[in-house]
Amino acid sequence: MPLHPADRIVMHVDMDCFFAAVEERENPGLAGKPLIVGSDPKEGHGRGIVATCNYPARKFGLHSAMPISIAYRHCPLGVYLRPRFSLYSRVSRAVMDILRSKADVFEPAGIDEAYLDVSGRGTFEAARDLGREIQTEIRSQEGLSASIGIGPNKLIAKIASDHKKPGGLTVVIPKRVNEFLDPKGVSCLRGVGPKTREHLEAMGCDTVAKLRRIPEERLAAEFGKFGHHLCREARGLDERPVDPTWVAKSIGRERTFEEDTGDLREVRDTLLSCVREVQHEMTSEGHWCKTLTVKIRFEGYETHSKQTSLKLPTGSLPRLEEAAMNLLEPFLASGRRVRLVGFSASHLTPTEELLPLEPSA
Ligand code: TTP
Ligand code: MG
Repeated sequence: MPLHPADRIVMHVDMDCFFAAVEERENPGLAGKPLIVGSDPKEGHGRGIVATCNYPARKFGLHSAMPISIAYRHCPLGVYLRPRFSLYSRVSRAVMDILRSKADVFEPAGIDEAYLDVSGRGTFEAARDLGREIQTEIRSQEGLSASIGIGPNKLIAKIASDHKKPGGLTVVIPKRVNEFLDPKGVSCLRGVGPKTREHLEAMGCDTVAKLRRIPEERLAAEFGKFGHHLCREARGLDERPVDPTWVAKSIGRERTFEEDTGDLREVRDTLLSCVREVQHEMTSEGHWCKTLTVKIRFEGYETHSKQTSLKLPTGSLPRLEEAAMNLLEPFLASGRRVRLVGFSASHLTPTEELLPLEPSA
């Protein structure tokens, strides 16, 4: 098997409009209709956020992280559903089992995406055949559509999986990497969020082709160490291995109240139900956490969060509930009305590595 980084073949698989696709599968009557999955949908009148939506809904300009109220304005005839996280986790596990069985090295990278090192297939043509086989298997076993990118490293594979969605299969061979990247916007690169994108655009670089023409010293002067990273990425270089020890960075839940509330008991109970859902998902995925964060948004959209780190990782519900309440209480002392509360667990570690540390939890 070729092990030199220059010889790698990496595949990235990303499910198409994952939560919405699962909902369509569960209820075939929804097929073809604009479908929006989001917190507190209330037939489009809720105050939540779009988690995802299917492609018919995207035609109306809808996208993840858009407030439901705005989505509803653009697409009043859509079907609005609340997310069912435990269902999506179950489906995700089934898809990951298929993917794991096809890879030399396997790295799940989120609920609906994974990297596969498939260098052992020997050629990009063979990897393309494997990609087709995977798409067919996910379709026949799970009734879902996936997009796949194949390239010489994780960066290119990931950009390639997004190249033709839904149902795409894009192969970028090493000598075509620059040509493939040239027309892409700079935000396809890792670490380029809206601020960096604006900064780069102000320098005249809206595409990767233009970024590649900027000398490395100039990028380093503008962005420090990150400038060197940008310079490498613009050339499609990425040596990160496919890492089988990956675990999710965090698991979180949040809820927006129907109306800003001054009912502290409602705020506490809502936070506790977020804690229960996070604890359930985390432990059923085989993880414990060390860091807990409580987020609160007051009336007027002012948002705060507070974090604590435990001495030892835990999966114990009472311990998580107690820690969450301790983080919440000082916020409530202000007496202000609350718009949203949320809880997240991070620094996740697989429980099998931890059991000897906390046997009674
Ligand atoms: P994505 O893969 O980013 O989105 P997607 O699968 O819905 O659509 P695409 O076809 O473009 O890949 O995220 C996977 C799931 O994660 C998505 O179905 C819902 C959830 N999610 C959120 O809850 N909030 C978010 O802001 C995003 C981006 C995703
Ligand atoms: Mg996806």
